[in-house]
Amino acid sequence: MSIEIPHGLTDLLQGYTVEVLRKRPADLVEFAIQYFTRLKENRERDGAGGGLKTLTKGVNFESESMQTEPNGDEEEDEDDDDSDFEPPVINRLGRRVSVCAEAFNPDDEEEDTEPKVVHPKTDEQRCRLQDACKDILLFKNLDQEQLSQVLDAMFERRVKPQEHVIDQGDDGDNFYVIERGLYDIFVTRDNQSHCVGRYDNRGSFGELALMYNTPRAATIVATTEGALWGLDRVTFRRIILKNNAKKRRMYELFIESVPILKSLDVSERMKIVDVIGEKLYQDGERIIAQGDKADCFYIVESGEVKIMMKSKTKTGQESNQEVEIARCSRGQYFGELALVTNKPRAASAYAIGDVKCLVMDVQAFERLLGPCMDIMKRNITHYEEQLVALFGSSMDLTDPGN
Ligand code: 1OR
Ligand code: 1OR
Repeated sequence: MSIEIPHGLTDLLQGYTVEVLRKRPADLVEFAIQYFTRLKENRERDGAGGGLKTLTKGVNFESESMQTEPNGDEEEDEDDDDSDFEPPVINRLGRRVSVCAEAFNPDDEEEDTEPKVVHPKTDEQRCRLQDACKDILLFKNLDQEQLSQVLDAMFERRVKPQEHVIDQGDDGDNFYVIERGLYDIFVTRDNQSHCVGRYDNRGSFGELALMYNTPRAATIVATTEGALWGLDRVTFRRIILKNNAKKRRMYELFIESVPILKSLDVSERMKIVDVIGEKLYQDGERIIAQGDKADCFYIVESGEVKIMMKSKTKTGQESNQEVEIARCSRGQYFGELALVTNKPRAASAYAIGDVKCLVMDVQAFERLLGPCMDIMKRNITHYEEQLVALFGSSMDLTDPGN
């Protein structure tokens, strides 16, 4: 297989490398963000024809396998050229990954004049689609107009058992929302394929390659018959990336202040912002129900959340009486325990007053919060101590065998 090196890539990386060797920064990623931001600013100051634009001219990452293709107008292509350029780094798996900086120009609020992708749907299809999309975190911050453009552009795809929906290493064509079916997630490392998780009749996948212009990071295989809704790459980038730029501005300061995320660097925190969704709850609303299967992690953005646990009788039976065991306020997290232990929710969570939470799905939790795991696990051992103090016995919070 011959690999074509995009024009300008060598010069661009050489420039960065020379600066690193000259300045010897402590944090290479942080320095890269500053370096490329400066480069982009210089380019903008010097007019769109110069600098980075010239260096990356001619790069076209749009997949040829797209199903519906309204031709992007010049403006859209320019956005893409900017955002398409990312310094590749090698991760643990020895593969190209994005550093973070999605240089989509957030201030570019120009009217879109290009044709929109529309896949006509029956009322019945539209109902199923709306139902499948109602909990999709990436869609949570979209306004009405953006959401309806996304729904218009989505198309139905039926899959059979053992069908590969996505293959690791491929270019990204579509983002997928699950209507139904089970899908295994495989990651190949050192030539060995590992099943690292599963989607069970809900959720979405395939956003990473589209967001960061990276090869597909995992293989997704249907293990049952399934139904998916696809969203083409062009529409995804036009709407979701624009919205992500807005999200980064909105949550940057708050995310910086969240204690559990302190061990992450800026680019890692921004990747969290890219995949989180904001959910609102009214006073008294149940956010988590004890005993439920878990697939999300929560950070309180505003308001207070009450954690309640069903107490146990002397004979060890669960009573219906709930006892308040903790409260979480702005910047604190909850819902990690079931994800870490792979067990049902250990307690319920209720909104006190109006509550806003930032929510992350379990796959993003596992992918992005590895560096915070030690602290979370340490805190979980504190739960166990509290549990013994409160109820006189441990409820085996962490033993997955129970
Ligand atoms: P994509 O466009 O790269 C594969 O195509 C998709 O699999 C990816 O977007 C995610 O939506 C989804 N690491 C990377 N991608 C994952 C992972 C994952 N899980 C689901 N996807 N990890 C597993 C976390 C449970 C980390 C493995 C080291
Ligand atoms: P989860 O996924 O099990 C309920 O869903 C969440 O409540 C749980 O994750 C924790 O994030 C949160 N024991 C168990 N869960 C707790 C506790 C807790 N506090 C908060 N949660 N204890 C309180 C310790 C101050 C010990 C029980 C008395």
